[in-house]
Amino acid sequence: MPPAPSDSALSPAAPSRRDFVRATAAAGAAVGLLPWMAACDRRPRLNVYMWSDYMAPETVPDFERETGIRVTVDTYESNAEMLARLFAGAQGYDIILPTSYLLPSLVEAGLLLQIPDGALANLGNIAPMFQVPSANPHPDFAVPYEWGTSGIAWRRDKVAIPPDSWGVFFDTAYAGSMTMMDDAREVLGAMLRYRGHSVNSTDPAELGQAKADALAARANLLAYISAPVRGQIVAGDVWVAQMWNGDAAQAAAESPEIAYTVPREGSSIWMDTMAIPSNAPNVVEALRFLDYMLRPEVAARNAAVTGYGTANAPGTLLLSDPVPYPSAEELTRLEFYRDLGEETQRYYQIWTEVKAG
Ligand code: SPD
Repeated sequence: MPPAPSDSALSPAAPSRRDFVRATAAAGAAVGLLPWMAACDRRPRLNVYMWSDYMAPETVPDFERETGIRVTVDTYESNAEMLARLFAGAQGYDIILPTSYLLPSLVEAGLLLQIPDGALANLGNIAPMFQVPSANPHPDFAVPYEWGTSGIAWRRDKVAIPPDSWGVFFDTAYAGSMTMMDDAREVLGAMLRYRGHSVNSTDPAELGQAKADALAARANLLAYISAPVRGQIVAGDVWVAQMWNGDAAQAAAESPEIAYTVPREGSSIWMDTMAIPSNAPNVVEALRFLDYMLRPEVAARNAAVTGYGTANAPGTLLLSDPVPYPSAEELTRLEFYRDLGEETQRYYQIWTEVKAG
């Protein structure tokens, strides 16, 4: 005789624990109790503050499933935005992703936690070339994540001659259809390279010329905008944009008309790192997340989605289409940004004046 159908198959089931929780959450939301309910959620937590579009979509959900740690991700579009929050005393972040040239200032200001020796079992996956001082000046405080270059993305269907110089931003033929990044170091760095100077120049005359050039280019720009320009160049509203290579690769995946180049005058190469703020409330969870991000398969999946190079050596081997490391010739045209200490203020001052017009 077949077994009698169970209650749950035929009749409205008695509410399960999950249904109860859902119903309570819905009721709570209705009466504005969600903040209180979140505070009562005793699951361990992790708060990540990082660049937008900089992880594979599965990275956080997989980590949450595996560890039971609940992750919140806030995003920023520039180092300046992240630093402003950090220096204003932002509380609550467990992981941040500063570009490596900022590490000396952050460490000196006591804003980062030293990573305890032996805390990261997967740290050995970082390729040694990314633990040298130019790429990571503080391996004791930060773990290399992804690296990239800054250059020019353009639309082949709109721009007749492929731009190979920062000088394209002075070309009035494209006025109103070009953007540069919303970033002092990037814009002034590009203008410095245009004149044959270092992206790390602190020479007043060179910076004065960079300011004049940035102002001349400004007249042709639609906006100062960093990664979010991706949608605009894909849509065809922007034809030429100063972009990071990975964001340009993401755009090119959506529209094959988009190409990217490092200008002949040279540009910057940079490394973003993962670090723990010294006031992080969830250090154990942060270390666990860092070690997870250091797994080759996690690093490879992130790099495949972001289009940037990964610092993870075995992770690179898993990629079917790894970002090629710049050739020796290209490296002569690429410079790592350096921390400029007090001189950074001069950049911010010029930048404020350039943006004001
Ligand atoms: N969408 C993520 C972009 C990350 C870029 N970081 C580079 C900073 C170099 N100044």
